[in-house]
Amino acid sequence: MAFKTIIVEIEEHIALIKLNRPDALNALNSELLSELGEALKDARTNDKVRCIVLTGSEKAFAAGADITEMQDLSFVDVFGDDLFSDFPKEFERVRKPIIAAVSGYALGGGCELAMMCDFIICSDTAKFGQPEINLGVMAGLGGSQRLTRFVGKSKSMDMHLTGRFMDAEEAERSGLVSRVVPAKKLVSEAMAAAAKIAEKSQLASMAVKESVNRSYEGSLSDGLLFERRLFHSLFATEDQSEGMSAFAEKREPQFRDK
Ligand code: CO8
Repeated sequence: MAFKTIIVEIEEHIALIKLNRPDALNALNSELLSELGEALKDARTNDKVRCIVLTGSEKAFAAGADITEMQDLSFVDVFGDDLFSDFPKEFERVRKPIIAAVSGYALGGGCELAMMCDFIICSDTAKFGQPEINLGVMAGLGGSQRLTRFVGKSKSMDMHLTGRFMDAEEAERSGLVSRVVPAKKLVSEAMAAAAKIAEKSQLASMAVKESVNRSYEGSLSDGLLFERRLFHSLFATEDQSEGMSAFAEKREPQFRDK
């Protein structure tokens, strides 16, 4: 399917989705969110795809929700339509790992979009921020919840209340991103990480994704039990037997998603 605001390429087992509104620094307007939702659905239902990489341009992953589209909306409009409630549902349906590859600005809804992915690899030029306070509003796509879980209350409050940006070095130090790479290598490094994930048992990677995400939602004791039961259930798969046999036999495993 041809999209106007994003570009989708399937390479081997990876869907590479690139946000593509260069004139607006990839600001997330309703057309882009709808197309991104479609692309995620395609990737979710395409058996060939085992991992997804979401990226933007070198200058901007995304500079936030499209301000021009929101500026004339009233409370009645946004509350009545439950603005930004549909898109996260499409994201939540994806059980395959999603890597955010962030270069340049990841602000407001752009930072929140990156945090909705399973992990973030960023370039040394990345700048993260929740500057909605400068517009008289606040985060609306999970920023106050997810950023706080990533970097802790103090830094999250600082970011949301002052609207300042965090550079790549601070983002890595604070646990917001998993690695920082040179800007020119960002997409290739993210694709390499995705290829590594694509080699694993998809059953095991889906279980990992569910279990790590669970650690954000419930209590520690609930999360530990949930994790242990998922761990136990993987012993019902052939891939577990293959993986452990291969280790014992000192050879590479041949996973079959069974
Ligand atoms: N919305 C619409 N257009 C934008 C946005 C945006 N968020 N960000 C940049 N643009 C446009 C600019 O208007 C400009 O367009 P034009 O050339 O037609 O004037 C073009 O992109 C280039 O931008 P600048 O000239 O400003 O580029 P600079 O390099 O000087 O500055 C900045 C880059 C610092 C990123 C600056 O553009 C900026 O501050 N942008 C706004 C950042 C912001 O406030 N983001 C938060 C938006 S609110 C939000 O995200 C709420 C989230 C709620 C849920 C979201 C669900 C999706």
